[in-house]
Amino acid sequence: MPIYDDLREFMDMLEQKGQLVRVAREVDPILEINAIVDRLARKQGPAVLFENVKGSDLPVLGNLFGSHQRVAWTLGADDFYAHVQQKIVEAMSPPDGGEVSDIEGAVRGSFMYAPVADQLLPFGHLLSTLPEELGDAPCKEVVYEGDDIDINRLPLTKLWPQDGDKFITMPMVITRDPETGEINAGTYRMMYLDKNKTCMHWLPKKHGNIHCQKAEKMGQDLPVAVAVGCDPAFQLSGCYPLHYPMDEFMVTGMLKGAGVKVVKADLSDLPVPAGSEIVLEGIIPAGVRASEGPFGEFHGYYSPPKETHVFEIQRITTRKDPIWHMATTGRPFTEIHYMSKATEKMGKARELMGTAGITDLNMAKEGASLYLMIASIKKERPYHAREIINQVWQQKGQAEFVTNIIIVDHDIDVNNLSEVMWAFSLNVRADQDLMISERREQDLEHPGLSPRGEGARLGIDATRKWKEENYTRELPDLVTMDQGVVDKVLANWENDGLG
Ligand SMILES: Cc1cc2nc3c(=O)[nH]c(=O)nc-3n(C[C@H](O)[C@H](O)[C@H](O)COP(=O)(O)O)c2cc1C
Ligand SMILES: [Mn+2]
Repeated sequence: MPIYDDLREFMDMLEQKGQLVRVAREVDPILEINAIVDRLARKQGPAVLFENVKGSDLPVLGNLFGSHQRVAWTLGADDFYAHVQQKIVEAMSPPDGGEVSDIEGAVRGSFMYAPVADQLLPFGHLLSTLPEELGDAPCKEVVYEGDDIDINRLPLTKLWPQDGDKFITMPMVITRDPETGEINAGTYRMMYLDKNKTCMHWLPKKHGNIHCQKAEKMGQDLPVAVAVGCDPAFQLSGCYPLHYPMDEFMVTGMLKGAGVKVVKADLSDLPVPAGSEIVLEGIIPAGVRASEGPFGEFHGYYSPPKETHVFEIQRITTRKDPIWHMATTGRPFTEIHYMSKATEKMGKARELMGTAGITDLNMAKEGASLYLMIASIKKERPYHAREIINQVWQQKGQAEFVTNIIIVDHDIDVNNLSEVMWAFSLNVRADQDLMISERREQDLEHPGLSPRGEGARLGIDATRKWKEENYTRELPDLVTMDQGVVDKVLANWENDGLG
């Protein structure tokens, strides 16, 4: 499978495969575009390019990541479960049984810093996937400065009726740690405030926000470059749950097997993907705040207004005839959930799989990719599932969002909810197999928890119970066919005309 250096190459491929449709009719970026994209996303329909958008010269691309298949293609893989997840697990595994923390130590900082090359030496295979810096790049073909800066000319979308305003929904927000120099890229929505101002909705623990807090403590403004319409593999990295300060540019290179092509921004030394459609450059001024929201979230409810940092845009550069890229949100499933599915085994989840005896796990899209974990285990001892639930509860980071955990046996496919519900219905005894944690701070964004984001967590042991687990008898045998008979039947299957 090929890999792609920019969005246009990827769109060409999609169009050839019938996975990109064009809409020529004039559509309104206020609600109408999202009404179309939302319907397409819900049936894993094609990506869509709106060629004629009310109030703007730019076409709008939507639903790019709205299927498992297209997410797989961004990383040059064909099969989502077999190849993409495998690729990610392999790329993030240290060679020769080393420690996960070794590779995480290496995959940090920007390629622009000498120390990184030294740290990478034990990981020689990674050197070929470092970002490649170009002298000039297509994303700088057209320049807007001073009074010419007006983001009203860009087709920002208002997705849902109660949203606070129109938003930039698919940005790659690139910043540098003002203390250590490490680079971060994340996708954080940006609400329109003025022709050169937006909110920056990076949640408190997100890496861009960490950079900003450090800059504010130092009394400094934080330089920011925002790329819209990027190399699709790099775009996907905007939602990788990487440990701080792993570098999304480098991880993207590892997964693609080729370095991301970048160019230095004009107003700062931040790298931006060379083929980006649009780059917004500017600063987050220290101490400035604005009210953001409401916004129709990835979990299906509106989030209420809150104070965020403010992005002041000082320069806009674009390709000739740029394309605007938007994301949809709302109740699962939308493209965020397909993107998150690809990366569910990164970060904490991957560690859990190594240490806790978990054989597979599903960060269920039904739980908005965060709130429901279904894990299978090869049960080794009585109450093994309970041990695992306790271990997940003790994890920090991404695992803290998991509100509900279901543990099943290893022969249940965690991604097949019919199988999971069968195990749940047949194996769970409510007086013995449910665990409820202490109340604790969990997730300020979860609409079902207290206003302080506080709640208890549910763990369900849906494994088959052993006699030692306080059951009065062994479970009867599962109903399965004799293997010799199955083999014979299969050998005759086609001849018997059974299909
Ligand atoms: C389309 C889309 C929109 C997102 N919007 C936000 C957002 O507004 N705020 C936020 O904190 N995270 C948002 N995320 C999730 C972050 O991008 C994700 O947690 C990412 O790993 C953050 O990068 P970081 O770990 O380097 O901070 C969004 C993800 C996607 C795919
Ligand atoms: Mn990061």
